[in-house]
Amino acid sequence: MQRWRPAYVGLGSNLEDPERQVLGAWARLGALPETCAVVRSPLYRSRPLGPVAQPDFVNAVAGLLTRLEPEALLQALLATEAALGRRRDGPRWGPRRIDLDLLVLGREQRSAGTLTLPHAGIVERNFVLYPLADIAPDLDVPGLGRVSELKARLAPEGLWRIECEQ
Ligand code: PH2
Ligand code: MG
Ligand code: MG
Repeated sequence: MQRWRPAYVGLGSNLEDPERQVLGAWARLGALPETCAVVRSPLYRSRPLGPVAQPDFVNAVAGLLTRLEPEALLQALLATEAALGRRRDGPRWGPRRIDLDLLVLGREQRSAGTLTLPHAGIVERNFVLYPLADIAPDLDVPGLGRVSELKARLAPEGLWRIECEQ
């Protein structure tokens, strides 16, 4: 039996009540097989990154423990997106009801095939690094470095925490 390993998943939505979509996705992560949803970051509102004019996003990061292999977890995340009504007929980087991105799984490092680990966008996306730093500041992202240090290089431009504000 595969051992339990920590995994981090980025959640994003900018269509059809994004906060509800992200919270609904978080609830479903807790029901994945061989997986335990341990912690969720606060929700953030973020300006859309990318070439397509579209509404602001709600983003968060979830921390899981899983026995799934990376490919199986990826398939489970894609199935969860589909169950939440995600459609894949829009433009690349266009608006979406729910997006679940596998960011990190244990010490896995791979770039072949359909899955790159750690996720290639982590270092340049404040809407990933800020919520990740809320729940795992000391995490050493394989090949990239410590989350708190990666976060310190990125301004929180166009990013607003909408929970746990003080
Ligand atoms: N996801 C994208 C493209 N642009 N912008 C924000 N703010 N948040 C996202 O999650 C996001 C994005 C593609 O997955
Ligand atoms: Mg994404
Ligand atoms: Mg995605």
